[in-house]
Amino acid sequence: MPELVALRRQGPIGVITINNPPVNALSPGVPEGIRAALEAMRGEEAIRAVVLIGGGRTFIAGADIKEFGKITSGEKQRGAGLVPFLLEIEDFPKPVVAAIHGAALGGGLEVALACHHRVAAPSARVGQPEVKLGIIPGAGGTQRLPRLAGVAKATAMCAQGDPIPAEEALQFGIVDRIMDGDLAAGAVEFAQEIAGRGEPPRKTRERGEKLLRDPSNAAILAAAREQAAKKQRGMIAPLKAIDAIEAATKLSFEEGCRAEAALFQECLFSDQSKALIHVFFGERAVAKIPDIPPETAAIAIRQAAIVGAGTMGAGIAMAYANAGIPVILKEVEQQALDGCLARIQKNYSDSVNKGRFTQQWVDERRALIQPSLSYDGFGEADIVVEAVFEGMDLKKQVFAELNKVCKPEAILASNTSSLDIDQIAAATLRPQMVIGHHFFSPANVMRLLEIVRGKATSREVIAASMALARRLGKVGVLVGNCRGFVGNRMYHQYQRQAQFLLEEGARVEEVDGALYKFGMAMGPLAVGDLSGLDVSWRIRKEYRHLEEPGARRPLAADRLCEMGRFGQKTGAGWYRYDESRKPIPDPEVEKLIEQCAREAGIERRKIAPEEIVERTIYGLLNEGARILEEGIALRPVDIDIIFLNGYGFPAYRGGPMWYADTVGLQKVYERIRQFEQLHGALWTPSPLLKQLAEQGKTFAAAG
Ligand code: T1G
Repeated sequence: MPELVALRRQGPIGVITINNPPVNALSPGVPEGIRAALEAMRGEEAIRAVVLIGGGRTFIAGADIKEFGKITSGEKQRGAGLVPFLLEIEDFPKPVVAAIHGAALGGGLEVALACHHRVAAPSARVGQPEVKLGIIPGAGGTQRLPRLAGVAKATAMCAQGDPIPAEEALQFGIVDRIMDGDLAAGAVEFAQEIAGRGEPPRKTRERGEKLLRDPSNAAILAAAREQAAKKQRGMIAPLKAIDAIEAATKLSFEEGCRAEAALFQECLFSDQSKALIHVFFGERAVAKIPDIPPETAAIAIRQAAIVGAGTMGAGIAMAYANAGIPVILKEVEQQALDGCLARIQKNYSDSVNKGRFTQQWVDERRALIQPSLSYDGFGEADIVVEAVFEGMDLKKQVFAELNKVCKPEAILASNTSSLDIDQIAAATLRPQMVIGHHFFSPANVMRLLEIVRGKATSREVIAASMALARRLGKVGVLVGNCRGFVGNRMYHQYQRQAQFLLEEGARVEEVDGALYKFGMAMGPLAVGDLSGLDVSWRIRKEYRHLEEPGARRPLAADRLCEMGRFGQKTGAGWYRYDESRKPIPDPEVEKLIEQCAREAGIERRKIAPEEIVERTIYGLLNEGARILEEGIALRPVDIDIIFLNGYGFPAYRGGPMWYADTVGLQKVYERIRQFEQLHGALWTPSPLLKQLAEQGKTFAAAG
């Protein structure tokens, strides 16, 4: 194992290299190694300046996030943290130059800011993403960054957490020079140039000119708070980051660092941070499939094809094209195909108008989508995604055709959101090549790809699907085959409870309001209207024969559909919609619900928001526990990642299973038992939940 930190001398320049793969995190031993290397050169006359560079693919990607859990669990003291170490770099008597490639993130950028100069490779990115972990920069980033980049830029970077490219960092004075070619060589040359000037090292903390103590700072900070409240609704850390920047504009550097440290500590021990760190590692954990070793041969995907150019087909085609994969898009009728191409064109133009993509980028991507009315070219496709109407007979017909026209090694994927993958696979002679690729609408935007493993699906097809998800910029989560898979199966319970609550007395906007306040991106009824009430109506009718005779079911949704109220697409559903698609509560719907309640013999009552949240979210996670028992989800974290990336569950609550652990399984279990007594067998607690609650355990520990 090479040393974590290596020192070599190149003429008058000392080069310190960090070797802590995979991302050179500031794990224990790294700051100590850098400190020791600096000390070794402090009195060495021959050394005139120092270069600090990352070994491997990146500069420092931040503090070691794995260490945070040890601190918040009390296993380890936080100690003085990184602040004193960075002051030592800043106070080093010889110029220290940070040479940045890959990413300088969090504590990594803070180390670079404490250096006297920064140079970067053109492809480098720098940022303070701590808020995405529910914390704020804790090593002086909120104090040094505004001194270099100005209050507005530093506030945006620390409050939003998005990295910026090297060119922009140069523009804002965060880096001093972009180095084409060999970064290490360029940095050594730059360090010699600096040493040659014979000036004392310039300390970032002493560069207050951009702080300005300017009255416009107040306006900048106020606007940032407003934006954070809107765009990062419910999150604490972005507002704390802005407080820390404000401290920089008002206090001395030392006082500002103390204010930052207190805010950091407050965030670090918050439930939100624990949840977001769970999500960070969770998004990486779901990529690991226990029975599929990382070296499993992955099928190369160079050409794709899609059957069905509806809303989903269009989004999936764009997802492939955006990843640079040529894709054939087949439809049966020219008119439908033209309609789809027009939607794709509008989608791309909107993105250009919003400055998200350049026209050239869009033209190149658009050219990768080849419309077709036949299976011509399907023989060359490495993967085919079926995205036709959600009916078993039609899907089986399509797969029987694909079985004839596709090459034997082609992956045959279905975008079904609930139908049995094994039944679909049985329509082919190659069930081992069949898999579910359940995209979420809009498929070119939503990050989740629910990958459904059939009984016969081969390891190679699964490995290729997981790799493809990353290539499409998606989070791929592998699940087992059952009705509604993981996401929709759980969401069905959540939706059903929402509709029961209406009949029991809650108003449409009260149910949605309670879940929106809880942090859901949108309330369940508004989601129904957005995705189309007719979609779930068709599925309910398809499965009605499987329902328990006499089991209670909510009535209003079917009635709305019988009235042709399918939601936004018909201008009315649970809400009425004006031209701007603003949802307006509709007294007609309230009357209809009262009628349904009377038919069901239900006496309506006032229902508190807390009960609305408990009924819907506990319904969801109780089903989640059953799914874990059945092995349909590999780990509780897989369920969490599915709901964060596919169903608008708030990331700062960590996902439904993590949230249950935060509330405490004992409390959740007791409440579900109460619901069982009040509302019957629908609420029978899952045996796993009962067992863990009685043992005082958590889903995370059981995972
Ligand atoms: N600490 C510990 N492990 C880390 C890590 C980190 N900072 N960053 C990545 N890893 C692990 C990750 O779990 C995975 O492990 C492997 O490295 C590869 O990562 C004081 C308090 C750098 C852009 O938030 O955004 O500094 O799964 O799969 O896609 O103010 O990793 O292989 O076992 O993501 O190429 C702030 C977090 C910390 C950056 C590379 N820093 N990292 O992406 O690889 S807080 C961050 C990333 C802080 C200071 C504060 C990305 C990446 P495994 P990967 P990638």
